[in-house]
Amino acid sequence: KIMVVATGNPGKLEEMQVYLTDLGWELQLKPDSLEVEETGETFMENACLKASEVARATGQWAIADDSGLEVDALDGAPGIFSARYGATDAERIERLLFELGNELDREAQFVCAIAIARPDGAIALQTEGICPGRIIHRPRGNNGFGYDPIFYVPEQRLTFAEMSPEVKQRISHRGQAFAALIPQLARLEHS
Ligand code: ITT
Repeated sequence: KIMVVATGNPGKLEEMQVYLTDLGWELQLKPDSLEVEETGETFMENACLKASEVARATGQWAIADDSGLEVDALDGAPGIFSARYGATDAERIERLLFELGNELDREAQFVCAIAIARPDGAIALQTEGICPGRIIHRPRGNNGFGYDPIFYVPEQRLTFAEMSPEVKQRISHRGQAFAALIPQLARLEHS
């Protein structure tokens, strides 16, 4: 049982591998040359596009994650454009903090859509997870990736980048999406 992980983002890959390792699937990396254009209008559309296209191209089961940060005061931006908001993580963070300025409403949420496609490209499973938090004024912490240093979770009193990987994985948008996915995947395998 082989599943191709349809991501080119090393931070995501590391987290996805943690959730998937105990499932008995042998994970394979998507070839670098295989890049899927994200033309969808929602996280789920893009997750399905990536999973489907990588499954068809490789003839294997494929799993894709499409995710991003929605900031209330920016009408949900950067949203599905989170990866395209700047050239590097540092630039994306700088732009987000600039756009938000001294805005008092700093509420935001991370969203993660996961899709699994069969070898013929048909979507077999889709789940979504959400994690609410707040955008702080200055980056804090060195763990994780992406917008983690400016995403503060009040319940933990920590940013994602200040949490241990285990804590982030338990509460994050990706953690929620995988928590929903794993029993469904087990059921699918037995059907
Ligand atoms: P793939 O499409 O190859 O998987 P990508 O980085 O382009 O990689 P997305 O289009 O889904 O993936 O963009 C997601 C962006 O949202 C990602 O680049 C980060 O900037 C941000 N992001 C998603 N999950 C995150 C997390 O857990 N922590 C911090 N930032 C995250």
